[in-house]
Amino acid sequence: MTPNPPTDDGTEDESFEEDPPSTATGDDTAEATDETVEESPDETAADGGQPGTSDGEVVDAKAKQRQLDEVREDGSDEFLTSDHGVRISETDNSLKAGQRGPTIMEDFHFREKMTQFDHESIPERVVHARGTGAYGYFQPYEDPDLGEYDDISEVTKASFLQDPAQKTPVFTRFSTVVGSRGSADTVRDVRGFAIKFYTEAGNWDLVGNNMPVFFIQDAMEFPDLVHAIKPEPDDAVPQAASAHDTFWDFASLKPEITHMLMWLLSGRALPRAYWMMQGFGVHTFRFVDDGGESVFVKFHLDPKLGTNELVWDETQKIAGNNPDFNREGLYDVIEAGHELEWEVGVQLVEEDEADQFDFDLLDPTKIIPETEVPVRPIGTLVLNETPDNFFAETEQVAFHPGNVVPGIDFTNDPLLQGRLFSYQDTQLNRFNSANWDEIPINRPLAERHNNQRAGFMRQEINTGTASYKPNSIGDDDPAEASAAEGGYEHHAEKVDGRKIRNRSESFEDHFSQARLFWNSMTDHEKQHIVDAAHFELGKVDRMQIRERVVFDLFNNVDHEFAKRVAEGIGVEPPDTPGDEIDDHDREDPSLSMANRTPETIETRKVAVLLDDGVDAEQVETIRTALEDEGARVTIVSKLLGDRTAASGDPIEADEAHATTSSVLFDAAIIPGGRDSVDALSEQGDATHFVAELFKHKKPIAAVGEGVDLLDGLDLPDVDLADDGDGTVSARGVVTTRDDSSLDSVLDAFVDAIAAHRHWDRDPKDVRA
Ligand code: HDD
Repeated sequence: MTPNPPTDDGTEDESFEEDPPSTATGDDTAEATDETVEESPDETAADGGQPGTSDGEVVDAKAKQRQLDEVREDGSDEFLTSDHGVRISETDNSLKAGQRGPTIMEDFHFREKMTQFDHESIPERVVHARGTGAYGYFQPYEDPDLGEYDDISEVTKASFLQDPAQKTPVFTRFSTVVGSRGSADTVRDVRGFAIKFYTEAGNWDLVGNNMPVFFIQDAMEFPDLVHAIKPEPDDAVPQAASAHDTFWDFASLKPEITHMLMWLLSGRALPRAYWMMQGFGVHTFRFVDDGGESVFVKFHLDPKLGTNELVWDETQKIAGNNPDFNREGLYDVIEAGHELEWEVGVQLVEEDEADQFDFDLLDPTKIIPETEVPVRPIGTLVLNETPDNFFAETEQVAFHPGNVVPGIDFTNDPLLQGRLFSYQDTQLNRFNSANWDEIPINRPLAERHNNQRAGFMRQEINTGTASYKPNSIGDDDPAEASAAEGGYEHHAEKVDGRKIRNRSESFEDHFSQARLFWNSMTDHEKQHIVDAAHFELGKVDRMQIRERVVFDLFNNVDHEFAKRVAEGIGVEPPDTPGDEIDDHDREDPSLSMANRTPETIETRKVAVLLDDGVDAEQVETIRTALEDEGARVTIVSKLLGDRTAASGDPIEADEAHATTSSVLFDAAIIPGGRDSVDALSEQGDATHFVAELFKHKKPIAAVGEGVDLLDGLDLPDVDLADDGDGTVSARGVVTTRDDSSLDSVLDAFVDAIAAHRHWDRDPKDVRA
């Protein structure tokens, strides 16, 4: 567990003690609240008509941690005991009848230890099995610009969105979708982005992804999708991959999947880090205000450190070098004190404006282009604490899109409607009990009172005789709450229709937004999609499936795109565009990751390559300059232990080539020092490290004699510095032979790292 995060002024964040935020929801609610006080149960009235937390305190950023502290257990300086509290004298030998005799049944310690072990696994999630999580908080902005609305209370009564002084605790779990619990992190896949908001009005689960659309339009298709994309049922191959016949067979027969395929084939499916990807609620939800009026809303999360991808070859190598790359990265940066931040935004659409779009807001395969409805930032999500125990917290956290609070409601999106059943059902399978909400990580901060009393593993001891309503024995408590008292009332949407099992015509356009996505990509992003399609479809054995994808799907998106894919997979390219093509040239700049790379190198990993004889002063200057910018610096050498600098000082290597690899870094720098550079130039591991960084389009810097190492590699189309001031090649290689230019080289290196990748390196990437 990390300590309280430092605030801007470097002090511990104790704001929850010094300045308890109010739970007021604005002037509008005050009147209603006053009216209801008399009729309200005591504890509700005490909190001004708003629901209260179980410990009677206001919700603040640390409220969930305080609740969890009650169940944290620490065995340091304690005796080993049985589960029932009996101290254990010996735990390595079973109780036997004679030294070489059989084990005796009465050995309760053996039985207990073994039974616990035999039962310590629970079913993995049927999708999103592989994941990792972190704690943090959500805080609303002071004056969000909501366009035509003055205040957030005009669109939603959700209490945790109102008060800019209030921080609502969250637990967020990131995941891949397809792979099993032990699969590699860096596979081509959608990433889950699920957030549990422990609000004072109960838990709200925003169970989203890092892509704003989904594969299918109706939940009824979900089992088929998942069966198709999971390992094939006969041999359970391949693991954590969509590149196989059954997925593409299904896809080729489901045109509605096309938009999602574009995202899946793009760099979005290979995020550099969990904190460098966007999050989306995907569905259109509803905000509901105090008066019961509703607007449609889409939720967005935009990472402060940019939306950045890995390159394909790199992901493959990381999967071998460090299959826990994204999981470990999240822990490492938080433990190093970084606060990971996303801007939370909403797209708002009035109900009577919903028909203005050429797509249906209820169709989860569609975005609302930001060119049509801007994203309005409303607050910030910060992740700043790691869990103590992976199983208790990250594995046992259970999300459910049906967990909503007053002010947030559902729409008739048929995918969302089906999810409302599936998540409760899947938790029953995972936990074998309806009491999964009592597990500490899932328990709300808001008070809970109802007539549920029993079931496997019931934790609460509910007192009283009456566990039914109505009752006279217990004064008919717990009481139902009116809307003014915080009672959840479903939006009174008028529904009138025949029972019918088919799909709305308004869901029929499957290609125009896929084309919008394609049009919005830069050349290198387009090339990424084409290369990904070559790999994915190249792994499909059956030619008719490849052909269907090219002709029935991609040729209806963009003719050139379809031809480029066809060329690489042995399919005869189509002569003419597909019949269903919507030949528009609209673009939405927000879709391209190239527009989402802010100028920061915070959390970036930079290797300093050195050996005996390195210039120690340069190493120190480099380290300080990069760490001041928030980067993480690692000394990499041939072996672990101390190297001896030219000055005679020791420099400790953090990693050796045997323990790390270029693919685990964002950039590298080679400091000067004749002996150091000569030694590195002779080491295959070191030269490979640099060449591979270059291949993966990562920034490289070299100083003084360090430039000789790059010279020897003969990097294509890179102008190395002559003697004199530092120069930056257009390809993200920054060098100087003049030691006195180190500072300007470091400035240029920082810019080159902030640019993330240098896409102009590979001629293939600049192909139109
Ligand atoms: Fe789902 C897990 C996201 C459609 C059924 N889903 C799950 C998780 C995420 C999503 C992030 C992991 C939660 C965690 O970390 O524990 N799912 C989505 C999104 C969808 C979506 C963004 C479309 C917009 N899901 C979807 C449908 C169904 C499901 C249509 C079924 C009808 N999803 C499940 C599930 C899971 C799940 C089987 C597996 C484990 C779990 O729920 O807790 O119920």
